[in-house]
Amino acid sequence: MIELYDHPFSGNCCKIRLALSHLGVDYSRVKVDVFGGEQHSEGFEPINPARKIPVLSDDGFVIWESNAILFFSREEVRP
Ligand SMILES: N[C@@H](CCC(=O)N[C@@H](CS)C(=O)NCC(=O)O)C(=O)O
Repeated sequence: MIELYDHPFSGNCCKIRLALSHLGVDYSRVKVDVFGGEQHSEGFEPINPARKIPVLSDDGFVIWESNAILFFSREEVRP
């Protein structure tokens, strides 16, 4: 199961959604209230210690930094 931690107004998240859609990858979105500071909560720290979105979780494998996520999402790289 693939989850994208994102926010609708984030350009870095938008590019991940565009890529996943282009690649036909099934995923669900987890909205992080960045305007309310949810990325600084204790619950978010283990997801991304850098406290930023986007973050992609693929069956427990967690990756952040939008360009790294784009690289990981390519068909030839994904397990
Ligand atoms: N270099 C990072 C930048 C990530 C980034 O700045 N994300 C913003 C949303 S677009 C964020 O999480 N901002 C919340 C904060 O900085 O507290 C990437 O490309 O993923």
